[in-house]
Amino acid sequence: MRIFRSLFFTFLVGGLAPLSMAQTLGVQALMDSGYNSGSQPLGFFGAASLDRWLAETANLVVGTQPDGMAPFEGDGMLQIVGTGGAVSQVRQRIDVTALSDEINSSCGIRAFVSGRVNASVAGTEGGFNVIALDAAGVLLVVASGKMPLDDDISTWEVSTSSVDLPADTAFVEVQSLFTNALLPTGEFGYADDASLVLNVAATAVAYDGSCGIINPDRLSTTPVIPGTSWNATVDAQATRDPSFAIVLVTNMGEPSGCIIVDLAPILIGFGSAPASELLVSGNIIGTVSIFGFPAGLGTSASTSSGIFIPTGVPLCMPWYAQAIVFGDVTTDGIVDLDPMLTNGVTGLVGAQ
Ligand SMILES: [Ca+2]
Ligand SMILES: [Ca+2]
Ligand SMILES: [Ca+2]
Repeated sequence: MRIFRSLFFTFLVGGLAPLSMAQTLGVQALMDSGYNSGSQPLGFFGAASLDRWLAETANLVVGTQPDGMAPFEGDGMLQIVGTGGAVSQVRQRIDVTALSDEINSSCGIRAFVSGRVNASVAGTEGGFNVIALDAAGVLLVVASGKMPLDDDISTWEVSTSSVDLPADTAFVEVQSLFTNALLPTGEFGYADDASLVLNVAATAVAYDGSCGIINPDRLSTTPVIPGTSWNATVDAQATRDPSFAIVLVTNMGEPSGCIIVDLAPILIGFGSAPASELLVSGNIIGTVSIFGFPAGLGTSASTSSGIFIPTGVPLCMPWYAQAIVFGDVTTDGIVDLDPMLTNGVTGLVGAQ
């Protein structure tokens, strides 16, 4: 039986000021996100209006429809009318210039979009896209959440999309759209429960060094999000026996130059282990121990128990993690501990 135990994880973050945040971050930003009764009427698709739904061929409908479709939430939903054209879409654009400082910072802002879509026609594609535009309305980037739908009206499929807003993004637009070639004339697609949230995105990306060595024990982690749990996972190299690992979390990445070391004499005072490269530097801001992981089979990963990240950890703070993995590497014929360093994982602390 595997026993996973985390010793401690303490962020020491003195000297790192929190990014100042406008109030609109982390809040659902669309008007009429539920398309319920009392919503604004749908506007003309080509209008320049902000903060309202603009439609090509669609209706706001209340209650269960003659085709049996019922709203996902509240009493209303968006009914998109098939026209036989390329796509049928409904869009809403919001002004995000109040967030220009944050959008143009090195940390940046991500737009997270989600919503529910449904149809009664087999093979229909529908979903929610998100688009970033500059002050002149020129499209900078688009992310598609369009997906194949089933023909079961009792299931509302979840569509999600997100984009990291490029510098100089002034508007964000959410589109709910259906592929009309798959939504024939006279048929309907439906959307409900839309959401647009702008926030600092937490990231976690694995990396290797620049010195030509790929450390064979592998580390992956979840992103660091204050107020939630963080997990580190070690996947040991195939010839390593069961043992334990220590994950180091620091505030800097690969040291300048190449520090390629045999950790056995350094850490346990005798013997030798295959060389591996140090990929973190600076100050250690946390450590996490993972006990009792299985023999490395290339597929047998072991994960730390959830480490709670305090709510006070500043958003956008960079972090770097690298584990030291113990346990005998059997290929040298000597039964001993062969401590080696894993790959690194780096990211920015984010709100979601
Ligand atoms: Ca609704
Ligand atoms: Ca469905
Ligand atoms: Ca050995």
